[in-house]
Amino acid sequence: MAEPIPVFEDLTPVYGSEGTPAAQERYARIIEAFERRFGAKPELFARSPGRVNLIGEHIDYEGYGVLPMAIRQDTVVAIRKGGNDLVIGNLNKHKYPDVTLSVDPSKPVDVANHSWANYFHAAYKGVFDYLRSKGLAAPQPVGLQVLVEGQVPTGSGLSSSSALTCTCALALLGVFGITAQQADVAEFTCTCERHVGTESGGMDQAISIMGMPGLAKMVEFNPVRASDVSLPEGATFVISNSLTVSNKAETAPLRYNMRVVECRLAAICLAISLGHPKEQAVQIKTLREVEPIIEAKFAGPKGSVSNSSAAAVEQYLHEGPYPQEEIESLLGTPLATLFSDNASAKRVIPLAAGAGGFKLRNRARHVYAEAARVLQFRDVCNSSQIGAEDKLGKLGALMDESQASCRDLYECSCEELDTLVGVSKAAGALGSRLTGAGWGGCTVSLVREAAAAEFINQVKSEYFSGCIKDGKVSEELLAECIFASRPASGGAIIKLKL
Ligand code: ADP
Ligand code: NG1
Ligand code: MG
Repeated sequence: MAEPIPVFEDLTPVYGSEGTPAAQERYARIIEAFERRFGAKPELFARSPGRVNLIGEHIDYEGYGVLPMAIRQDTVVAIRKGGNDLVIGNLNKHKYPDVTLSVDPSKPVDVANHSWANYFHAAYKGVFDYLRSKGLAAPQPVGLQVLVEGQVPTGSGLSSSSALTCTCALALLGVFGITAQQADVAEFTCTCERHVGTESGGMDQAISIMGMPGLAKMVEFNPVRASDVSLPEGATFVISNSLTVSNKAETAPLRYNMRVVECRLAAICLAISLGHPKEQAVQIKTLREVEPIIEAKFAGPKGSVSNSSAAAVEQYLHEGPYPQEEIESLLGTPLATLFSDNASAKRVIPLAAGAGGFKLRNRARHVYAEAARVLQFRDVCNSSQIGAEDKLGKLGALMDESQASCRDLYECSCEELDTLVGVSKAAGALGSRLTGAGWGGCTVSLVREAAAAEFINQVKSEYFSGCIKDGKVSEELLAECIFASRPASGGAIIKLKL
């Protein structure tokens, strides 16, 4: 069902009556800083939250559904028309200094020089591209004054980048007076975040825009849509920050984008090995697109897609890395030609040699199995047949399997995440796994509600006391490193009467 971006005139619909007093103080601080910086009050605000992904890692860009929920921590943008340029400031101006950009939306985002304001720039271009794609009139570019304040921990797998991209897009829609549907905004913010340099799959933007209080969401793609998933009773999801920062845009060529490329190559090689014509196979973008080809060859009972896929991967993709030359001879096409329309993917090619080649088999094994786990997780959550206790056991086991697969097959965990997962399991988590892209950032653990306080204390003493000693975090900031999280609401435009 089409849902427009909500526009609110006060903070309660977003933050609830409990959270509103603190939100009022926060917005008052933003207004004051805005006036100090730009000499006038903002015209309006936008906000969009971070997210925690409960299961379904690194499969959104392969076309498969994922299961995240929006979190309470969000990013707020205050905006007004004024001046001749786009001036973007941040309340945390020491870390994120002011940036001035041209109002010309055709100017490219400077990917080579990563700046925090690239996310605003990406959103700005995204709004104009979206209007053009819909055949809608674009606004006359005018100077804008923008101030950002974010509470989503950055580089932690809770998607501060998409919270920032989405809230900037909403603020721009608001200030230009454009009404838009949630699904359209989820779609174009995914595309536009790619201007920053990661080959983003769409999960983060979709849940940041479509999140709902009290509900996790099954997010599916092409076209993007979100359906409700009820969370199990008697348990809670605890987020813990490994305190190893993982900045995706800066590390994209060797990590995130490398995986996107490996999956595409796995899909094409698999299709060719299954007898699909080469000239058609090189058009394939995702492992999901190979499913019908697998099904045609491995016709099994309906619903056994993941088994057939696993069998096909086992049979047709070999263990160990594929050198570039091996793939090129299989495809009959140079990789530079295959990725000629995608600069981010092209940058990955020379780096693969340093990593010994492309690991097609393990990446594909992860993707197909993880996609099946998401469906099982959703079905267990929504089942009225499975008892509460049984549900927790099944969900925990799926989360543990996901973590093992991310660690061993997808190689997107890291030592600190593995330690934190181990500590969390020992402290009683029913399941525990990295969340988001990985290589650092946060874990999410399923914990019995009644045991959550004790769980948090134990993880604090087993994991975080060491971090305090190493100077990675202070005692005062510990509460921000480990906390239970409930599903929160998605993005909104906020027009306060000032
Ligand atoms: P994640 O999305 O997991 O937090 P990313 O590496 O994708 O990690 O994005 C983190 C980057 O997003 C930061 O390094 C910064 O450039 C930008 N960012 C996110 N939130 C803010 C904010 N509130 N203010 C400035 N920059 C931000
Ligand atoms: P984070 O950790 O927020 O950068 C990234 C991608 C998602 C998804 C996950 C892995 C972006 C904006 N986000 O999340 O699309 O692929 O990794 O599941 O690129
Ligand atoms: Mg991100």
